[in-house]
Amino acid sequence: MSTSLSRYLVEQQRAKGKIPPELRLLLEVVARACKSISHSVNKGALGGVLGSASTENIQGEVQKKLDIIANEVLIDANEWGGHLAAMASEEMDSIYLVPNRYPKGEYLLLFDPLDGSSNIDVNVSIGTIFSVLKKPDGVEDVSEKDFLQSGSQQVTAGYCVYGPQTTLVLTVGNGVDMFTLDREQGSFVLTHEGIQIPADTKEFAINMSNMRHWDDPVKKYIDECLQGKEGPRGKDFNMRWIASMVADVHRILTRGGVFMYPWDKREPSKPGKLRLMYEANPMSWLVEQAGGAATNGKQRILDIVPTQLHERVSVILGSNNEVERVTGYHLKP
Ligand code: P6P
Repeated sequence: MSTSLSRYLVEQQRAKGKIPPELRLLLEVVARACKSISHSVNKGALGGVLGSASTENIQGEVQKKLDIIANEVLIDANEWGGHLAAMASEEMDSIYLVPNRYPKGEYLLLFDPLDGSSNIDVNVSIGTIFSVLKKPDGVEDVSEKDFLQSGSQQVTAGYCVYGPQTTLVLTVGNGVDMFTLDREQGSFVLTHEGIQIPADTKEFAINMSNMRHWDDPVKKYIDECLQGKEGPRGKDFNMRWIASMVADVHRILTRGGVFMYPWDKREPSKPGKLRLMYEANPMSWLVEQAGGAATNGKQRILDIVPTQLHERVSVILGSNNEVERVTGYHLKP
């Protein structure tokens, strides 16, 4: 008898007490929103959803039509349920307060509604990333500063990858479990429990075109990998770069590897390209819950105390021993 997401959440709530009823509702609603986004993504050209909108987001990136659709689906699905106080999105400059016509709850939901959107028009996997924090005690009117909590404060995090399968991956702090969308039933079914990332790997993920801009520790690590079995690592490496963090992280959760989007000299004032609150934090918690590691080269990503909602961070995550090596090269140049 397969286990649906709904049954899984009830059992987690009953057995492990990690999912209070409001959080269970939140996860059910986010999963339903991801199903709806998956439906739009799968339509592609037939749904008139490809191509760019004529707008830019706070990141200065041209928004794709599906970026905006996915953002609206998540807002519409979550604002009325009474489980949230506010939301924050890569696609919105400031936080979104639950309108006064709806009851407010204890949770703050952050998301990248459609990560990897440069892949939308070329039919390559993309995904939704979400992170949940608790509203600080005693706060009535939530403001942006209430979101500025370190990743270690997350109560649940996950993503939904829209690829050959639509797969929801989540943690509530009891490890990482995966649910595959059964389109005939219209429900997510538990297909992988207790994901564990191998401590070692022969596969790295980085955008090699930026090599000349990297700092020395990253150059050293990648150069050693490229030397293969004749070099100091004594083994050959393979490379993957999907340019969709959700897809690269899903591969790493499934078979190991190391993912790197490090600081580089192109925009030296920025610590990295990826966003801390709704990309790096949820992915780092998932990776750690699966036995891997995640640092910014110098410290554990989940320990970083944010100062801005859309702040960026350098990301090195995946197989424990590889992340440890790269981080070591940063700390002991
Ligand atoms: P580049 C997608 O835009 C994203 O935020 C991540 O999903 C992905 O890992 C990265 O940027 C790709 O960046 O510079 O290789 O296009």
